[in-house]
Amino acid sequence: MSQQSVPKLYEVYKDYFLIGAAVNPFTLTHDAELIKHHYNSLTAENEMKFISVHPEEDQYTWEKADQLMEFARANGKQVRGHTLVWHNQTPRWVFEDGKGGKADRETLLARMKSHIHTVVGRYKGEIYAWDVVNEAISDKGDEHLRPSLWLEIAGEDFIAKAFEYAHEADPSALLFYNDYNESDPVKREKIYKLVKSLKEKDVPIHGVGLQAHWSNFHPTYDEIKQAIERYASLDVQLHITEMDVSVFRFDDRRTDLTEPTEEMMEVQAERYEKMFEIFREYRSHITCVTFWGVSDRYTWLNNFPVRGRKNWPFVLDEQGQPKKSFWNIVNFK
Ligand code: 9MR
Repeated sequence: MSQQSVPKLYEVYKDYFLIGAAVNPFTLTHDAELIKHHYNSLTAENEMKFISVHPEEDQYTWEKADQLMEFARANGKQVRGHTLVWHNQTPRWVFEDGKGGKADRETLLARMKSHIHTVVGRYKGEIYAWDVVNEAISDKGDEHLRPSLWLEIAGEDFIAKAFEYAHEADPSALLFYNDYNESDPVKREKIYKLVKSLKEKDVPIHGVGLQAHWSNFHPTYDEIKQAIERYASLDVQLHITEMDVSVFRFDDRRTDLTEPTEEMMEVQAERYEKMFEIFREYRSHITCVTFWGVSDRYTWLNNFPVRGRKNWPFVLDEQGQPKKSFWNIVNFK
């Protein structure tokens, strides 16, 4: 099917929410036409993370982040910023004192402030939403915050500080807390509690990002709805920030497939249909739905949880053509 005759996802959804994709230098080069055609909100998959833009204390590396911004400007795409404070992909110097020990709280917060002011400030007015703090909640049932050097050194108000610094740097940007397993009832309540406490302290937080790394098997539609309703009750915007629908169960380690089975594609199409039905139902709360990639040609799931195992988690196939999943989210009227 020629690209031009395929409906544009973002146009189909123009009365509902933005349709986004995570992009990287590879897809910006090889899937540029597909990105332009279907998506109106772009997220850098890795290129705006701490380690990418600020590898050394006195060195910022903007080339790849700027490349994305230029693509977005040239093609009239909005940009979500990802991410400012995370336990992962953050260079060691941030937490060190330069003498073999750990930095103290004041130093760490000063570094955080300077990093956030510089990165958010550089794209001020151009990045409409930032994932300010990413994945700070623990996956362990009886533990609230995830153990990290941010938490250990700065204490739990590192989260509030990050939002305050981001708001200072760009008062017009929407600021999000972003996490995965967001539909799991136990983790959901912890995320709810965190965001509620930030709101009660008048911390400038405007949204919750539901990553939505889902699969053909998980989570249930009820769990998704309950998560959306719970977060929406905090009077914040919701973004689906990193959606993909793996064809495998999380604990399925099979590696024998070179293409997806018909059954996998049928189940996935049904899952996408229902999930987007839910998103449309909650359109007054959900303002953006972003896929964590562009098409099945490239996905981070090709290396997770099994290194080198192909996955097919999106609505466009390896050639960029619509899958059954695509038609199921497009044909809803
Ligand atoms: O997709 C990203 C992958 O290329 C990186 O190797 C990985 C490093 O941890 O991060 C991936 O993106 C993550 C995102 O930034 C935060 N939520 C989970 C995503 C998938 O791991």
